[in-house]
Amino acid sequence: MMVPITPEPPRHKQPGRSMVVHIRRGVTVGAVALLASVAVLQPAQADTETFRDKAGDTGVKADITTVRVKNGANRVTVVVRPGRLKSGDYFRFWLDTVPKNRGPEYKVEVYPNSDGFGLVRVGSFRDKGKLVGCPGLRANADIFTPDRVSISVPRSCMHNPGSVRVSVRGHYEYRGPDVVDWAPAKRKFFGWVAR
Ligand SMILES: [Ca+2]
Ligand SMILES: [Ca+2]
Repeated sequence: MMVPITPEPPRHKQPGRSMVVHIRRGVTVGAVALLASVAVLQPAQADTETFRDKAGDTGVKADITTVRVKNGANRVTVVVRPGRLKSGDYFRFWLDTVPKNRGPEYKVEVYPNSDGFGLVRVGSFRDKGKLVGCPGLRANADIFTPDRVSISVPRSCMHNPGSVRVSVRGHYEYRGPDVVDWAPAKRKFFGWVAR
């Protein structure tokens, strides 16, 4: 089945510090495009860090290698290099926004070329959690640009956190057992990214 094509915003900020997200409506299917057309002013003081997950740890192409976290003035953006991206794969992003509480506070689950994602308030990694209204939430996972998967969460949806840290679980559909790659490791976070 054909699915909508949803290109991601330019990976690298332009010197002008403005980022424009374009929408291209793809073919058929009732699925709504993941990204709304929007221009976001990139604050100069945004703190961005790129973390590495071990490459080759899955033994197959499905393999998270980097996770870039941008703790911006208006949004927290996470961009993953997933190794591959196919229909049937999915990604869970956990965000830790309250250092005092060890676990994550939020989760976003992203399926390729689907608008079935939302911001979920959780008490732990295992918590199913509760959906939080967040109209500005964006996610991008496009099987036609399989080199990255990303989420962009307005700070306002998460009580305007200070430092944040993330954990990502890639779930890849394979014949036989599916492949799972946790970044950086099972129920572990990368380092804090200051705001
Ligand atoms: Ca990996
Ligand atoms: Ca926490």
